[in-house]
Amino acid sequence: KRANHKPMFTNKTRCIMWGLQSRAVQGMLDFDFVCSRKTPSVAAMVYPFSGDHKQKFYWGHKEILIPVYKNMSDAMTKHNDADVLISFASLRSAEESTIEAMKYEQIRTIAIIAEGIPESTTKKLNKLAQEKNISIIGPATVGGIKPGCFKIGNTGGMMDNILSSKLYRAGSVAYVSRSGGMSNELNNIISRTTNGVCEGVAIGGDRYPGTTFMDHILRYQNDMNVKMIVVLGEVGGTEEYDICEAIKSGTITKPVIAWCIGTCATMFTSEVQFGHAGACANQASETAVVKNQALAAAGAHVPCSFNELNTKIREVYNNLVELRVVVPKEEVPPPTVPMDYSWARELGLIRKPASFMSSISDERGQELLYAGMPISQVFKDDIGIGGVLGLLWFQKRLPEYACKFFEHCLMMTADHGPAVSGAHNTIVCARAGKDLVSCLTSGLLTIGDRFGGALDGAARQFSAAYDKGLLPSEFVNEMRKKHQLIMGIGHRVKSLNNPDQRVVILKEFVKTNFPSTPLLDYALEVEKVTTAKKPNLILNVDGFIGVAFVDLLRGCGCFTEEEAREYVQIGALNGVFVLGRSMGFIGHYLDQLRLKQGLYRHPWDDISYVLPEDYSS
Ligand code: Q5B
Repeated sequence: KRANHKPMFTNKTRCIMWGLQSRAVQGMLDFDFVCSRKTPSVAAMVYPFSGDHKQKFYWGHKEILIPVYKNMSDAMTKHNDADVLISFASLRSAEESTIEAMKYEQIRTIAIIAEGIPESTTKKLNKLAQEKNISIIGPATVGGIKPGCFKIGNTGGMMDNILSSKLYRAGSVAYVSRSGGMSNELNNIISRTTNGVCEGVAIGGDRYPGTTFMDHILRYQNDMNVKMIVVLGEVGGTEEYDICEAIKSGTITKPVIAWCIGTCATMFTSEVQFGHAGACANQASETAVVKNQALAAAGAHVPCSFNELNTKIREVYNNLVELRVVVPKEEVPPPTVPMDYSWARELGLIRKPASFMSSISDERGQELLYAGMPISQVFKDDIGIGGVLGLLWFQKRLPEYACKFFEHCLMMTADHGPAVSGAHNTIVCARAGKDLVSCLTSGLLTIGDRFGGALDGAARQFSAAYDKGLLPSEFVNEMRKKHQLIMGIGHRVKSLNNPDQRVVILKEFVKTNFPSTPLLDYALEVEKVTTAKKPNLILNVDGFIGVAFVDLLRGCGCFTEEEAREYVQIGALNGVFVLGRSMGFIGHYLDQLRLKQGLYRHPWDDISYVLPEDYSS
């Protein structure tokens, strides 16, 4: 049988929480710790959408594990000392989970946090709870708190609030309010004007709360540790008249300080609905003004306004101290609860060198930023792929022709048939049954000096020669003497006789749009020298993009000389080929799968087996 004559909460009370509310659990455990509880008040969590597992929390400095169960029955069986259910179920699932919880004899109190539960559902739950002698706190509440013993979920706020309102140890004042937010204000007021809160419950803002003001006031009346009671009512409902009757009949003998908020409602000419579902006066007797008058007439201590509530509470408390009904105790400092790293950081109390630095994008705010530009702006200004590349690679909003140049390069390098090294690798890999990423990377790994990765090399070699003032022929001779190939010169299939149309198109674009092209002009002179030797020693697509890119970096006005040099040095330019050709490699991968091509094996007749001599004889 449920034993509801017991106090609702003690320093041994344990609960089961419905829902994965890690912050609320940690808040409760920190509260437990600062109250010097021996055991964590949260025994377990129930979450039907995950399997059974454990979650890690702090208990002071230590880490502890709190189990999470898929089924409520397992949580109840394994933690039969828990007599409170804190339900963070949504307004849709609160009914089902509350009804299920009520089936377990161990449960004596259920706190329902969800707002917006239909009144018919609440009435049904309240009836069931009454039959089973269960106290429901809520719905639409933050819960309640018993300093030194137990707190429901997020009640009392963060640790600095709990410490400043001395909620880690019991005082002599119990309160009941409707509003969870205002209960925090009461914690604050009571801690400043008296020896502190003994217990406080926010019954919730709905029209039909599970437990009423009177349910809690009667508990407070019977609790010898409670010496005075604070009631914070509000406009709407008639519950405050029950308090009046109880004071008049002598059922309540402890001093009651009461105030109904919402007195300003009478200043409006029409009916006013405040934030809570129940905060609306349907008749004169439900207005805050009339209820305050009735409470005062019944013998409650009613201030002139909410602003005077603290004074009234202090007066009554001081009187109780004078009468020695309350004997204030010496303050014992609570144990220190380590502050959460994130909170301490937010307060600016600590600093830590970051392990990573990043300067290109930021996803933490409301909107994703590319180099400081909100993603909505990226689309609004229609900066295109080239613009995005400018932001993410160079952190600059580059001129339109530069963005268009990038886009042209990406389009030009997107593919050059299945025979080139990278596409070949991708195809072989796809035919071996590998996944997209493996096939793509297999293709990308072939990109280097010989294939597709000569852009930076070309940029470096040509600009060094140009900057040194070498004549094109001197440059070619110097490279030959050093037995070095000129990066960006030469092609396996393209030549003077079979010009590369990609280069032709790019040349036209660059010549039309770039402010000046000194390095490209120089490279074209070099090409004249090399093609005079062999017609395939053309300025190839890598070489063209490499030198044109240098002209862009040096001439667009967005980069310093040092920046222009650094980008070539760190190998940014090859990125254009890598990015562009990724499109083609992915295409080849998809193509092979679409064509249902089986495992590739290279034919023997296409391999020259040139083994060393046979030593077997
Ligand atoms: N010779 C590209 O060679 C290739 C010379 C040279 C001076 C040179 C070669 C090379 C530099 C790297 C480069 C990017 C390997 C190429 C690309 C993307 C692609 C690919 C596609 C796509 C071709 C014959 C004679 C020899 C050599 C001399 C050759 N290159 N001299 N500087 N750069 N270039 N890579 O045809 O006297 O006979 O011994 O490494 O820019 O990858 O489509 O295929 O979009 O996918 O095999 O366009 O040029 O020529 O090595 O037989 O040489 O020319 O010294 O002279 P080849 P080799 P000699 S674009």
